[in-house]
Amino acid sequence: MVVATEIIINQSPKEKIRELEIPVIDLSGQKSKVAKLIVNACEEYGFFKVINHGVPHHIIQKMEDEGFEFFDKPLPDKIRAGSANPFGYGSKNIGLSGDKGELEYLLLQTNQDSIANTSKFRCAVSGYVECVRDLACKILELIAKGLGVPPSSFSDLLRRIDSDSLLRLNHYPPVTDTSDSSQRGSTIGFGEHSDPQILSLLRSNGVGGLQISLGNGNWVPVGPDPHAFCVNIGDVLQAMTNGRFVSVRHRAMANTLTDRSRLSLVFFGAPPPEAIITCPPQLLKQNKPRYRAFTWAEYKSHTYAHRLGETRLDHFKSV
Ligand code: GA4
Repeated sequence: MVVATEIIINQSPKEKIRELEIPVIDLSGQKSKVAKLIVNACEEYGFFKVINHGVPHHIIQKMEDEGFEFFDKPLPDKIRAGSANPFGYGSKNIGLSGDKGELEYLLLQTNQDSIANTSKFRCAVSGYVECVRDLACKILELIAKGLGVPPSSFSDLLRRIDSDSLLRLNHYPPVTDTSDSSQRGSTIGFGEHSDPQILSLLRSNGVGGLQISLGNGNWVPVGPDPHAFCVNIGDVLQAMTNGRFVSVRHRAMANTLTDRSRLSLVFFGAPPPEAIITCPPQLLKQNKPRYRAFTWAEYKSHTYAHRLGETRLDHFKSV
């Protein structure tokens, strides 16, 4: 569970909102130590940052430049990338059940040719996806080591050719906040939710917005860090660890506090559609499975049939 000390929550505008210091883990450290740190971070926060992650700067820069170039295009050009159904270009609508947001985005499947236009863009996407997928697999292998389960227990699902992983580019242009001064900065950009997949890797361009739920109605901002990837546990990994790791709810605030656009790149590492999600026996020990076995295809269709903020894993609890 997320524990945060020294947080000022119901702050008046003059008070400084402290940022949640989620663990920052240096991946260049000794493997078994890093594995332990990651498992601790997953158990206590569900979120952590990684540095010395090995994704080359030029690959990130190229993806970010292409992202900005795409969102700078006139609307008809962006719409030509395919309207989000759910993949493609979307603006202010999220998913298929009527959720709204203060952003525009491009949602891409990583196991197909990119929907988006130019080959320059495609080249940036495939270079970026290859690196972040490797990073996600490396983190999942460290998690497996820390938990004492076979090394590929989680990462194999992402390495499979038919893995259903996604790349999302979220663009939050600066918006004018017309609310009174006590409410300023409280407009939501992308509403509260947990990520359905295994693991998410987020990178943003130095403009803040991400907030993590403390589970009691309170939220804490996570500082932007262009040198790190912010990693969080998804619902599938919560199920595969029998609830030992929690897929923590988070949201993004609308970009009302700066005049720079926020661009976040999020890789969602997912299993193949037919993969059966169960907890490895080594993690169950004497405990009963909290969730029934389900396929990713089943989980995904439940996800898309419901609203963004729904606690969808509840539906898969074992009876
Ligand atoms: C939340 C995490 C990812 O951004 C996402 C989102 C998806 C979408 O935008 O198409 C969903 C949302 C996310 C969960 C509930 C459903 C599906 C919008 C929505 C209302 C791509 C994902 O996999 O699930």
